[in-house]
Amino acid sequence: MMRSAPLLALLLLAACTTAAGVDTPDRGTGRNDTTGEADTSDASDTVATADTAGDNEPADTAVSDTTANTAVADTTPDDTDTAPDTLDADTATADTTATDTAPDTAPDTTIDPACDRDNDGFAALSCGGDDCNDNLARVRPDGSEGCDFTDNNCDGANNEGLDCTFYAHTPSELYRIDPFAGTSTLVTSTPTLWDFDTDTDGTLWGIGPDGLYRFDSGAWSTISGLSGVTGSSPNGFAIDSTGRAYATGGGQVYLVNLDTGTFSLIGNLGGFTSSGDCVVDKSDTVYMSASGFGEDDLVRINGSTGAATLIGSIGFPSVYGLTAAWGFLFGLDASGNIIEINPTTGRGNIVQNFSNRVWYGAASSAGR
Ligand SMILES: [Ca+2]
Ligand SMILES: [Ca+2]
Ligand SMILES: [Ca+2]
Ligand SMILES: [Ca+2]
Repeated sequence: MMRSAPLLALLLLAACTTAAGVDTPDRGTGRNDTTGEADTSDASDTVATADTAGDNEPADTAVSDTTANTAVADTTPDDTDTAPDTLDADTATADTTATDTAPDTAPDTTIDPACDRDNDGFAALSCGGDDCNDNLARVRPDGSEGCDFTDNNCDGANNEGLDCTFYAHTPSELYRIDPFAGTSTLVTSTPTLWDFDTDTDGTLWGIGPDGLYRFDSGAWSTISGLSGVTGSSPNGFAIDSTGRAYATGGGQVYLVNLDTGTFSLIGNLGGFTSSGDCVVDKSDTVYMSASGFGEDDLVRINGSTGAATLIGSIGFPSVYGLTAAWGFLFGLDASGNIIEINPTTGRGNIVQNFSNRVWYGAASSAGR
């Protein structure tokens, strides 16, 4: 039997619609696609095909969305979020920001900023990392060990392999002191000295009531008397990076010629009195401990005029020795204390104590 013309046209139109791939709802409500073409709106496929629009329905279970879900958790962790969401834990790719509430099972390739506060590329111990100080960028597993109070390379030991000692003396004995470890080694005895310091080649020079001394090859030799001293016998002595030697005594500061042993007056200290030592730091600034009321003061001396300026109270009396060592300023007192002094405020802090030791003088380290 022949079909009618209108029925034939309707069947042809249905065939053309299917071939064009528009599936919403192209074959009637409740009928699923079987060929897996892409949705252009929000209907569910039974065959997995990526959505082209970032919808929030947990529809595709095997293929990632091409647009990140921003409001609803993925049911399967995907690795294609451009902005990580807070609800899924990526298992294969690191998040770019630290917003996971569930931890990644694979290590992140970048460290969460909260775990690397000093931004040195190593995570804090509290985050499972190996940065033993996450507040100091110079302290890190690949850091360089230096003479200080810190394990700079996080290997569990401090100042390993380094000689972090300077010379210090009592009324009769010469020691090497490690201010960080709190250890001392007796070197030899001394003549009567008020103070000493090392010159640019490491030689130790001292001054006492009888004059200038030199310590060489394990023995002390007398260089001269106190020629040129006009007032009190100097009790402070320091040599700067150019070999210029200073001595302080009473209210005066002198230049000392190490070749001839003669002292020449630079000037008066402007009312300050030398307590027992002067010192020159890495930048050739001259400091002195001055006798105060009960506690000594730290003062700065103008090396050309001798004029002294108060910095502040050290907080301890009888600071007879000063040393500039590895960037620190240490004071040594008559009670056996090693005191770290803040050169900006003058304030001191006890870092070590050698009981029953009376420190008279200290010499700066080669590196200062
Ligand atoms: Ca760090
Ligand atoms: Ca660090
Ligand atoms: Ca170390
Ligand atoms: Ca160290």
